[in-house]
Amino acid sequence: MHRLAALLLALLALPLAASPRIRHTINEQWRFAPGEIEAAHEPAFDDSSWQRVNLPHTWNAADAFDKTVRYRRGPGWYRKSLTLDPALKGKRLFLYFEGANQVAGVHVNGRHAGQHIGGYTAFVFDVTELVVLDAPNVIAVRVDNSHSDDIPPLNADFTFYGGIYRDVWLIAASPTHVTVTDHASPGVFISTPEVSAARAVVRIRGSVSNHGGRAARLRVVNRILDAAGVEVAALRSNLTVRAGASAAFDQRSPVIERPSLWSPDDPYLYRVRTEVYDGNELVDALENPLGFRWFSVDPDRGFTLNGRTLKLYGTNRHQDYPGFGNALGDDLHRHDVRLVKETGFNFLRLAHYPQDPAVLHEADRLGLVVWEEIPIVNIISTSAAFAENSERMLVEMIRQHYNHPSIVFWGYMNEVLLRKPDPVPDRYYEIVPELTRRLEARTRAEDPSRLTVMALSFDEVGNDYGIGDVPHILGLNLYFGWYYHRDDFGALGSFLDRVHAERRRPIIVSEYGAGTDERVHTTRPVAFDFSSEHGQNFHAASFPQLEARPFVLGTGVWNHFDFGSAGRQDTKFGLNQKGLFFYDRTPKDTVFYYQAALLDQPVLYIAREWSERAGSRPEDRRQPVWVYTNQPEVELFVGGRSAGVRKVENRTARWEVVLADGANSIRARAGSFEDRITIVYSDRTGGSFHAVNAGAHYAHLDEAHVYWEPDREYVPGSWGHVGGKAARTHHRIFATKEDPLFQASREGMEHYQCDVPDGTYEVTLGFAATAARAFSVHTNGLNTAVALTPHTAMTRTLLVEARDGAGIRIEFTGEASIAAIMIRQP
Ligand code: GCB
Ligand code: CA
Repeated sequence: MHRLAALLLALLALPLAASPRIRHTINEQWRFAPGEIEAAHEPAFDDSSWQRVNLPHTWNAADAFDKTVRYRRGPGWYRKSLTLDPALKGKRLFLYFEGANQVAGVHVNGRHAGQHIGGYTAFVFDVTELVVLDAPNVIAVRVDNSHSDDIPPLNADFTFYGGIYRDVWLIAASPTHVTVTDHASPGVFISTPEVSAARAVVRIRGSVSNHGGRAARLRVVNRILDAAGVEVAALRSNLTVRAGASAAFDQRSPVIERPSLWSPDDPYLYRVRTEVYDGNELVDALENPLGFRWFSVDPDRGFTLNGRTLKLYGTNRHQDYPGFGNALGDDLHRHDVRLVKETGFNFLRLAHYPQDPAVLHEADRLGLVVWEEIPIVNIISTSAAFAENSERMLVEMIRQHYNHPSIVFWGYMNEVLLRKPDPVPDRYYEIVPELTRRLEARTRAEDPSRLTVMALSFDEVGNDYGIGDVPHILGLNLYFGWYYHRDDFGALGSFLDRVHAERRRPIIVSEYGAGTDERVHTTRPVAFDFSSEHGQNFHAASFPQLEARPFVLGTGVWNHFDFGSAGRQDTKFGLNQKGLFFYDRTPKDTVFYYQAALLDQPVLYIAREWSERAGSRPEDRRQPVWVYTNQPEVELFVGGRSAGVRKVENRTARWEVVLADGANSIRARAGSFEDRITIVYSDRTGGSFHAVNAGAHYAHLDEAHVYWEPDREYVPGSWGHVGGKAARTHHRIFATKEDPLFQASREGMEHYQCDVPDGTYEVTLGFAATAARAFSVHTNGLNTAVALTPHTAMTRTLLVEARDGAGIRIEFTGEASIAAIMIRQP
């Protein structure tokens, strides 16, 4: 539109009348009690002893991380007293839940308002006939997160936290209003049947419900407003709605010339304001987002947005956070989306379920292309109810989030053949493809404008009973250098080439990632040591292979954030540690590799997860330091002295530097950009303090900042083992937080020798073993018996004397195993 015309229109535009629809949260002052509670839905029930909570809330924020118990899956009750404004008389009243996991039964004043199945989509109940305006109302909600064979997800690598874990709203609308109860959707569905840089046509469908006592002759006006609020088109239709019925409208806009397009680089948003008039009276109004964009996929050339190739580089997100479980406020949701965008990504997969409305709004606003999916993960049930619940969830997801321009892909299955039911039901491998085709057909019928996708794992490709060819796009979850081909990061690219050649389908790498722990460090990283260094190598080796293949239309790191997966046993119990960010949203160093790869602005970042180190031999002072940058070369300074200029390869520059005892200031410089960190090094050479992570090739930094050096063979003048072999488990270790220290042990050694000066020493021995063991340890004449229970940390501190220059000698008899040794002078 012409500038001046736009300005005039803006001046002429009457201020938009306030909507008669009232919408506010009712998150406050709930009471909660766990378990099955008789009569808890009855208004007179006494809940005064229940916990006071605000929503969002889950009852699993703590127990999902408890090593000793299973997190509670079962019922829980919420109650709230709700006093309504008498001015709401004559309005239609609804309770709108953004999500409760996973079955919710809602009661108002003792009467059943409705039940909803499925933990990740919104639901709404009309409670007009159940409430009173002249006295407080009692709302009681029974939520149950028990396993159900009829409800996806049946099994998945994330925690199924129970509770009303998203916002709850009261909606008060006029008797005639845009339909609220169609799958808790906005009741308005916006699409762009024609769209190009030159022109666009908007189609707006929806329905209006009439709860009044007479037929209503209504006018539905949809105003398309640009980002400045200027009206660019208004669509009008007249509608007659019988009393107690709904009627549909379906409008097409005139041509909108040269629409501003939505893209990750420039996420221009229009709004559609829907107004319903009864005569001259505005009876309802609401707004929805609108973005103009078009897209396509090609098996060879990848993804195009608005006519241009756009490789999608991105990540996956789960919805939980330390201390909150899944019960996050909108600000935390938005913060997460911002962290995705700031990493340089343009793509976000909401795995493995529909997420909070705040997430979608933020993705629209910041410009992220979104894949959203329903939680069919790993396995299905063959029951009719399972299929029906799945399909209903799919419809809810699509209708609820239909208007978000960020959404491009709808998914409905993740690695669905990964697990086999036991016993395998009759026709299982026919029923899975049947369900696939049913969900595919429903997705395309609900929303022909988007692309469909599913994710298969490495093992499923080639054994997928054809399901991978059903959606538009084949998603691949790939863990080369982690679960398989552990020493061969390069196998990723050749595998992709093969799948591309064989399947000839558009391919997206929906997952790739490796678990890390900031406490674990090594110069010899290997898969599954959880070292920060292996994680960094994994990404630096994988990403260029994905970049180099134009047929890979997009990529998704697994995961953007470490996330709760109760029962998972890596090095932090209950967490999946494959995030680019730690669970508390501290960035891992790898984030800056991606920033260097993807951002236009200068990035110069010294890797700093490993900024406390120690060594007990002179050669240990030589230490690696590396920098992630998008600058061509970098100079590094250690304690003010140049360590040399390095050319940057694959966004990385590396040095071996010599560290001094104590704080070392490290500075990187590229042109006018600088970064500084401090690495604290404790040189233990010849000293009387030692800490050894026995049986481990990696160092562990514990909570007290003790740096447990990797184990080594004894050489005179130092410490080390004589004989034996390393053993490792990933099982959680009870009675400690320092799992990486106790998961590795040395077994069957003759002894450890530590050459320390004469004197009195405290020797702390740490043990843990996978099976019960009894043995004895002789330390400089002190004999002590050890009896271990499986997977349980035990430490014992001994006071011993070192004499005659013989140091400390720790000898073992029997089925010995040792995980940690600390030697210090008291
Ligand atoms: C996958 C799954 C995801 C898991 C991930 C992992 O393939 O889709 O849910 O969390 O692997 O970390 O094993
Ligand atoms: Ca919310």
